[in-house]
Amino acid sequence: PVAVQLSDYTAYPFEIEQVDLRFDLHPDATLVRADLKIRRTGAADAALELDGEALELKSIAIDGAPLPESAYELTESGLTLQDVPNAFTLVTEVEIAPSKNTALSGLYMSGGRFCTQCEAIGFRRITFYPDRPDVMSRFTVRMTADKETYPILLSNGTPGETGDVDDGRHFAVWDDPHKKPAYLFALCAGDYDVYRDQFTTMSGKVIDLAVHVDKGDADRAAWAMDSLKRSMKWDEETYGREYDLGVFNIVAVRDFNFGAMENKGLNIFNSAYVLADEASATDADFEAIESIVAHEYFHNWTGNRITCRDWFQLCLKEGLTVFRDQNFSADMRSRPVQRIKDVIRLRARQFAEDAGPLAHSVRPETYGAIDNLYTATVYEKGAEVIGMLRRILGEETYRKGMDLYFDRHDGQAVTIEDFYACFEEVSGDDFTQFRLWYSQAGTPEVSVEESWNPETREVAVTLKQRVPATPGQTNKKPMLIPMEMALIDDEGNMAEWITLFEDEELTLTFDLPEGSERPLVSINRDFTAPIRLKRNLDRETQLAMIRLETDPFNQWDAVQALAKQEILALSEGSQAEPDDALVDAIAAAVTGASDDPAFAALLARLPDVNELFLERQPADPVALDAARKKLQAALYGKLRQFADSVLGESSTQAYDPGAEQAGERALRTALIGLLAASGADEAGDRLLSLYKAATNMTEKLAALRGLAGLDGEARETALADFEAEWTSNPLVMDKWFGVQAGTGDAATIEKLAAHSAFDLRNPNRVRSVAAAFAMQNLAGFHAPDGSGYRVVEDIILKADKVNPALGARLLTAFEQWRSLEPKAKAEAEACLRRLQAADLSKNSADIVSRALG
Ligand code: B3K
Ligand code: ZN
Repeated sequence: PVAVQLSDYTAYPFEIEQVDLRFDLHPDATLVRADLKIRRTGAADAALELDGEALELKSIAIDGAPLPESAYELTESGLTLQDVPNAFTLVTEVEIAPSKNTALSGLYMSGGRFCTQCEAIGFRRITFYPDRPDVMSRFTVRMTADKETYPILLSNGTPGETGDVDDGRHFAVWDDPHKKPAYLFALCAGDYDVYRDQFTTMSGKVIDLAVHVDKGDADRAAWAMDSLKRSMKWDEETYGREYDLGVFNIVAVRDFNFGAMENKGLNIFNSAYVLADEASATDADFEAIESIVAHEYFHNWTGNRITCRDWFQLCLKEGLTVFRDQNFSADMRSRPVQRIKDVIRLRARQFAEDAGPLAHSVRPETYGAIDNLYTATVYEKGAEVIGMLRRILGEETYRKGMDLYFDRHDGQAVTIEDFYACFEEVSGDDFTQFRLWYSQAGTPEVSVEESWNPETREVAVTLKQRVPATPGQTNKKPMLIPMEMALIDDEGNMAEWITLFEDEELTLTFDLPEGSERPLVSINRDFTAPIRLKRNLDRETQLAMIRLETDPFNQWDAVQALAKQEILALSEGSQAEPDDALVDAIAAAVTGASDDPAFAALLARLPDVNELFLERQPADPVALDAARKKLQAALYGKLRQFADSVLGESSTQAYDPGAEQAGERALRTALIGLLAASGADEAGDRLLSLYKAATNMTEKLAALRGLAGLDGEARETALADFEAEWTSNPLVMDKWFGVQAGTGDAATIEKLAAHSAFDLRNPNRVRSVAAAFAMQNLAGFHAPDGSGYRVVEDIILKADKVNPALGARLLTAFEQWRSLEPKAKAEAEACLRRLQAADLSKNSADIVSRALG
């Protein structure tokens, strides 16, 4: 496949002034008529090129005159017309088959209803069109469908005329007054239950809000609606952004390739990120719904009103919008807890990506398959870069720059350079070096050396930075790394500042007043920059840091650093048992934080195997997993009484998904996790009774997960009970599959994949087995005999045939293969070679060839 290059960008030589779409909806054969009002803006001899894929052309005419076949060239990927007039109307009619669309891109059926997914390049599977984000146009849509089966007809913008036509069919017209790129087009048709509400904007406009769900699910849409209203308010208060249409619709669909989609005025969601109640959803689900509803809503300004010139600029909308949703969540909950969770995710997913063969910069300069560019680097690292920008500028100047961006570029498709020009203008700063964050891949490593002279009371801190080589980038320049720092003594902060570290090396010195003791140096507080800090601190200083750090992130990270070292030592056999003093210190940190249970829960959570992969290579996931469990068991030993008392109290309050109660449940579930790893004789029985007593899904699932990792009767009892209770709720059944895949081995996966409820056409279900295993159960997936790879390979080969985006996403689990211990590494490579020889989709072939690259 030919790679697309950023440097090849050229503007489209025509403007599409108006798009009128007519859909005659039938599952097997939908007729789509597109009237495009076109005007030439480029070279007089430029041909009109339209993208089109899997479309059956029925008719084509210019200004009412049908075109002979000689007037156009039709290929697998589109339609080219030479010699078109300077201004004209093109009318095409095509037939498509939504019921056969299992790729879930374009117009497809889910649960017997019509829905669409067009980002990035799905619109070309609906009609012939310049399917690129810099072509923005006004759309109207008219849909006709069977009235009984599809009583609700939705599209972007504002609803217009409706009525009945022949044969029990009806129609609806929608008009979107805002210019948009085709990837934001959406259409939904079906029979839904609707949860309605209203929001009054800051200028007093009343917006009709509606969440459309499967029949019988309306009550479970309340939290999504509540999250939407809070998001609308937050964007007004924080960024001064008001909603711009009279209606805002959300539709939940069961078969969806990712979380959700920000289509203008009609967001389409994976039902997993809409539906929640106490009995069926965990606190993590409630949190994810809150943040994804916010994310998609925030795209209305950062993505829709201002979009990307080309897909290389994806982080322009995604990194920025993730940054916005993270801050929304921080404001809704606890800022330090949110920051820690964001960093856990960043380290586990993005640092791994940055360190492997799929590494790419936040704004890549080339791609093979656009679907594969929706990565942790573009999203999560993209968000970190905006966070650094804001810290450098300060809140106020950042907001001024954002205001200028909204003002200057509203209605346009722009680049990262356009975005930064706004901040350069309001601040007078030059962001040239800072923008290396967009072009240089790899996680910068900053090593720290410290000295203390007791005579002169001088502290010296020397920082050195290095950006590791990544595919296609061997020589890197020093980055501009902002880091918040402090000097700390046992009274608290002696000094706080922000360092802008821009050279390869920097030494900071401080002369402390007479009588001062050696201070602790606190670096990269609140994880200011997404870097890996290399610091050789002795045990005593590390323990002091846990006690004295005034930055909650760094305090938590000090515990993490110690736990990581301990797990590594245990896994390598250089130490047989966990060090008692260290386990004591962790336990003391946990109990000491019990007035902030959400924070205590994070302290009790030891680093996952995927966070340890980067620490020492080659990595041995089986040994790391065993070592981690050993440390968990030791920690449980210290916390036994505390755990008994915390788990012994049952809450009498009515359930509330908000931060306060969720924090208490987080601590309980963390302790349930430790109990499960403890190896204690009574663990099975205790977990089973916790399972039975749990009144909410958060604690029920924690107990079930614990049981799933044990052998014996209690495990079988709980799994059978859970399945019987929830067999008709697909989202909960995904959890049932997920806990087993997350704790089992290849044989477990084989059994799950043979279960009658396993369904290759449903991405959530496939992920609940294959991704839960390959991405969260690394000891199982990377089994040295290759059994984990073979069972996942089997699923991927089948899934890829049905849905290439899904197949490719699962394949990214192999990205760390080069860092593995020799046995697993050889098996992983053999598996990738078999996959390379198989008949894979273009998306999957792109991942495999880069992974082997
Ligand atoms: N913009 C969509 C992602 C589309 C993925 C296409 N392969 C959801 C989001 O980031 O909000
Ligand atoms: Zn997004």
